[in-house]
Amino acid sequence: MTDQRSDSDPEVGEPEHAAVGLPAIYWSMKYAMNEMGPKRSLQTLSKMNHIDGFDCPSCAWPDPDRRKAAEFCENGAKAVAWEATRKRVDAAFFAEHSIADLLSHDDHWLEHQGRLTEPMHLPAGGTHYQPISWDAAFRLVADRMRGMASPDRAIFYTSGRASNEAAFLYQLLARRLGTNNLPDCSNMCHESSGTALTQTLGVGKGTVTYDDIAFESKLILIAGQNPGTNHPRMLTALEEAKQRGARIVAINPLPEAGLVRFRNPQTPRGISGVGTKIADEHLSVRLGGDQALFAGLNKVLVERGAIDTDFIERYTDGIAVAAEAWAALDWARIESISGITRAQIEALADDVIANDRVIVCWAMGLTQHKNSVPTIREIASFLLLRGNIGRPGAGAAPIRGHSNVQGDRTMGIWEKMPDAFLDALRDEFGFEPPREHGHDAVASVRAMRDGEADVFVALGGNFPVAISDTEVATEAMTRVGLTVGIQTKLNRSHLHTGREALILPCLGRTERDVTSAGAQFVTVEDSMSMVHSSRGRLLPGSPHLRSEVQIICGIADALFGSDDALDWRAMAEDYGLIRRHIAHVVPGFHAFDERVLHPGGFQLPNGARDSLKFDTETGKGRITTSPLETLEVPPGHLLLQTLRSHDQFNTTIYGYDDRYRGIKKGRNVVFVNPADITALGLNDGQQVDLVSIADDGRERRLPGLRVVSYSTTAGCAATYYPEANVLVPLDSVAAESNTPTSKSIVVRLEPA
Ligand SMILES: Nc1nc2c(c(=O)[nH]1)N[C@H]1C(S)=C(S)[C@@H](COP(=O)(O)OP(=O)(O)OC[C@H]3O[C@@H](n4cnc5c(=O)[nH]c(N)nc54)[C@H](O)[C@@H]3O)O[C@H]1N2
Ligand SMILES: Nc1nc2c(c(=O)[nH]1)N[C@H]1C(S)=C(S)[C@@H](COP(=O)(O)OP(=O)(O)OC[C@H]3O[C@@H](n4cnc5c(=O)[nH]c(N)nc54)[C@H](O)[C@@H]3O)O[C@H]1N2
Ligand SMILES: [Mo]
Repeated sequence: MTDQRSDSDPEVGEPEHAAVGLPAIYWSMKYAMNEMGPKRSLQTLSKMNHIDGFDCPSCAWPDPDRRKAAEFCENGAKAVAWEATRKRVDAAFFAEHSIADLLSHDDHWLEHQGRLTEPMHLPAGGTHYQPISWDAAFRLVADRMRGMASPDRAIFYTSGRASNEAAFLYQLLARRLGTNNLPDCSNMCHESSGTALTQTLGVGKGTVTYDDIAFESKLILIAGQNPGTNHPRMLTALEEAKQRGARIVAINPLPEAGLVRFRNPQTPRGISGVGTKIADEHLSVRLGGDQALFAGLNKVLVERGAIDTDFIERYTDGIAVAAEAWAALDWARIESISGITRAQIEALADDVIANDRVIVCWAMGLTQHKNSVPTIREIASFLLLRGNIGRPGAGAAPIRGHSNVQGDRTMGIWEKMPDAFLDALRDEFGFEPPREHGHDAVASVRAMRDGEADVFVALGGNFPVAISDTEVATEAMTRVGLTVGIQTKLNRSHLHTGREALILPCLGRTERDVTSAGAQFVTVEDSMSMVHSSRGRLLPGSPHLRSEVQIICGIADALFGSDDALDWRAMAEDYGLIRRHIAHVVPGFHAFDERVLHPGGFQLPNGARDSLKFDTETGKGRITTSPLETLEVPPGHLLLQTLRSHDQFNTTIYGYDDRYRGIKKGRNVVFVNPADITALGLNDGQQVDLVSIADDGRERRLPGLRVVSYSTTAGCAATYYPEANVLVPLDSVAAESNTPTSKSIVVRLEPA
């Protein structure tokens, strides 16, 4: 594996101009064999994403109807190998390593030690985690929660790998206790998409299916997404689209390899030939410039009269006001904010007009800016203007991150679930859920920092590392009484703890889940709103592990007592009972337990997609535009984005290579446009510190990065997440969605 890192001097080569191909098979197998050995590799990879198998724990890309023998990608294989590893972090490991010792290791080392095996307790003032029984652990959590002056002093964080069943019980636990403090990774991820789409289309999810992308679309715009690394199986759908003649336009400050060319390892052409060219066009947009780009596009469409007046008349409102605003827009301003010329935007409009089925796909490149919500509203307007909603091959496609992040939201993991959901919860369970909105991710850090939280529970994830402003966040954790981590692998969240801490290790997706009622399965929802089952086959990583469902029920049982009106103990044994409750509470889940057994599962209803019913304030699709926004970048400064390498899943660092970008054996690099390197008086290969400036006047620094001359939009640099979270001030968030602005940070580069 690529463990040999040499961070002072990562190797920098030429970026690649095609994704996947044979090297991807080589790397999948190498990771699988190293972590799992031959037998487990075959057992797991052959069942991945199969109808009777388990859902890939990596991203939320949907499964095609016609599945191939190997329905997985290199990065899915890494995710599985990482979970099904034979290495173990047991009581002896914790006896050997103190917290201080563990803190001296990096994120890769920590997770690479293996699977957590039994509950561990870090007592107040302790230097080492010590074993604790499950019952004692549950009693401890219950005891600390009962000691709180108010239920709002508890915070329940969720990462997007939790199953629907676990997520539903987790929000039930929080609300039964009396709080809506349910922050989740979505707050840092697609919150801006949910906010903007709910306002404009009346549904906070995408409106397209797998088949729309692969078989029906004529033009696909991919903005702010790097599918070659983060949703590799999407490339198969894009290849399919290309081969039947669809056009693809990439909108991205970087020329990402997966968007240039795809070598499909399942076809002869992909293995020995040149592969398929993916993007016909690449628009090198400025960071945060998509709002101006789409506003410019909308301006052209309206001015040329190239809009669907019948559709607009019947299904939308707002056109008159918006058209006036677009008319008043100044081209010089559009060009300077977007970095795209008027001629390029006019040419893109030609494409849009020539093709009646248009899809816009996007991910973090659009959601993590100050102006993300207005940007995505502008995209909704773009789609509505030409009736590209609710027809085959057209629509909005926010491509989700974690494999069940969308399902967790559907299940009620949200600090501000609507009243209709809370009413249904009340009617099903006979208690009055709290109505006051809870803390989201950023507000949770503030609450902890300000001493307003006694217990922080995490269902998965690595909160203090994933959230912005690392120093503030890690400090905030220490002000909490008890922090509880329900995870599969050791990470930094187990080291930046409250005064007291618990690790409650759980089963992963690949593992068998057998209770007294027999073998259980769980369910998940993908980016296209398909709900399906997932069952693991491997023996659990340790006999002491419990499922997420059982751990949540264990806490609830200890907290509310065995005579609680809610049937926690029964639900812990029979997940069908949980699904029956879900069927009563969550819209679209009638006969859940039966329908989920259909091969491939079922699709949740979506008013905009299915019947052009828009559940918005006015009952119409809302055509809007917002004043163009841009960040002031003082002379001598650059705008910085933080992104993922090819060798990581969020805070999980599998290795130190970023193959497609030509980086090996290190992560301490900053990608800078050659003209900026010259203008700043720097050299390619030089060591610099990145320094961010914030409204609070505090200087934040990420030291010792190698400058890499790279084809990124002028004025826009890039470096890796999560290391760069030290640079993002906690208060720097997207308007309306409160998502940290991880992709627009004003920095200067100081020679180290
Ligand atoms: N292997 C792997 N798979 C993953 C993950 C992982 O870490 N590893 N993470 C999962 C998760 S939780 C998520 S949310 C997704 C993330 O999937 P992505 O959003 O693809 O992930 P990022 O690496 O953040 O890449 C952001 C992309 O947007 C571009 N970009 C940045 N700023 C802008 C902008 O202002 N405008 C435009 N047009 N483009 C911009 C960047 O250059 C980059 O190509 O992937 C999921 N899948
Ligand atoms: N600067 C910057 N910050 C970002 C981003 C960015 O682009 N830039 N992206 C943001 C985004 S999109 C996201 S989604 C967040 C991610 O934030 P999180 O979801 O909090 O982080 P992950 O790294 O995905 O969590 C990894 C941990 O999950 C645990 N885990 C893995 N599988 C399971 C399982 O099956 N069950 C349980 N219970 N635990 C499991 C493992 O212990 C592992 O260490 O980070 C955000 N932060
Ligand atoms: Mo995400």
